[in-house]
Amino acid sequence: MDLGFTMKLDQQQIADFEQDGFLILQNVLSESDRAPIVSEYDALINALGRDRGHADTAWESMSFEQRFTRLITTDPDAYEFLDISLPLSHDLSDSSGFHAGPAVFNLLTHPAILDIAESIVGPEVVSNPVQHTRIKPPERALNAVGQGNSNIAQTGWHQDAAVVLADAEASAILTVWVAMSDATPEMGCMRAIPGSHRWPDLAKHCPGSTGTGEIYIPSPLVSDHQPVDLAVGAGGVVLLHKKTWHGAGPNQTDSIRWSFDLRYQPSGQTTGRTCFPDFLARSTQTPDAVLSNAEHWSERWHNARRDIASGATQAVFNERWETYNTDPMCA
Ligand SMILES: O=C(O)CCC(=O)C(=O)O
Repeated sequence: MDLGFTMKLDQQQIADFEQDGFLILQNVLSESDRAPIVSEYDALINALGRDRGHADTAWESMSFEQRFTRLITTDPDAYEFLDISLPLSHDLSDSSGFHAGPAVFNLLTHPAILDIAESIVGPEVVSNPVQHTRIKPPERALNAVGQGNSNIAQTGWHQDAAVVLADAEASAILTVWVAMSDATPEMGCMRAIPGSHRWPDLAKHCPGSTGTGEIYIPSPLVSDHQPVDLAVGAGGVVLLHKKTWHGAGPNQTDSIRWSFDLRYQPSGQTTGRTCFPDFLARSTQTPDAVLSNAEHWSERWHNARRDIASGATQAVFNERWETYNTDPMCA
C-alpha cells in the first residue's frame, strides 16, 4: 500500500552530497526489509556448504556468521556464488557463479532506495550492473588468497568512474552503498576524501594484481589528503559520487561486515559495463517498461553468462589502467 511516504533527499542533503561527494543516510531500511536478504543468503550459504563439502556436523550448529566465515576462509572461490555480479572475467563458462535472487531484486527496486537514487539521477532511473555484495569476515580469519579480494577484505583507494569503461565518462552513475550490518571504523567502514569528486582529472589507478576489479590509487597520491570515515548503522545507506576518492579498511572485529554496493544512473546513458544487464527501475515517461519481475531480472544475468560463455557477446571490462603495470608508483 502506498502511504505517500518518501525517502527523497531534501535540498540540504543534496547540497551536502554536491559539496562532499558523499552522503550518509541512517535508517533507510528496517530490519524487516533486510530479513529476506539474510534468509536468502542463509539458504545460499547452506547450499554451498553442502555442495562444496563443508557441511559436517559442526556446521549444523554454527551461526550464519560462523558458517559464512568458515566457507569463505577455507574456500574463497565460493564467493563468486554470493556476489550479485558475474565475475569480471573473459573466461566465463555456463557454470560461472553469481547470485540474482528475488530478495536482492527487491533490494535493487526498494522504493526507499529508488527515492534516494531518483533525488540525484532524476526520474528515469536505470539500475547499472556494476554491483557487488561484500561480506567481509574478520580479517584475522582470512588467508593470503582472501587478502587481495575487496569483496571479502579491505578495499583499496579508487574512484568508481575509474572502474567502468572510459566511454561512460559522461554517464552520471551514482553509487548507493547499503549497510546490511553496522559499518564502524573497526569493521572497515568506507573512507572518503571530502570534495575529491570536484578535482578535474581522474586519478592515476594501478591495475591491481588480483583482478580487474581491484584497481587502486597509489598511496603516495592519497597520503597528502585527509580522509573521513563513512560509518553507518545496519540499514543505512552511503551515497558516493562516481569521482569521489574512497576505500575501506580491514574488518578488525569478530563480526562480519556486510554491504551491497548498487549503482543507478539516468536512462539513455551507457553503463560502462554493457556486457552485463542493466534495467529500467523507475520511470515516469515509460512506466510500462520498468522491470518488476525478479525472475526476468535473474534470466537477464543467466542470458548474459550464456552469451559471454558462447562467445556471442564479448566480455569487455575496464582495462585502461593496465598501461601503468610498470609504473614505479604501482610496483
Ligand atoms: O564496501 C567496500 O569495501 C567498498 C565499496 C566500494 O568501494 C564501492 O562501492 O565503490
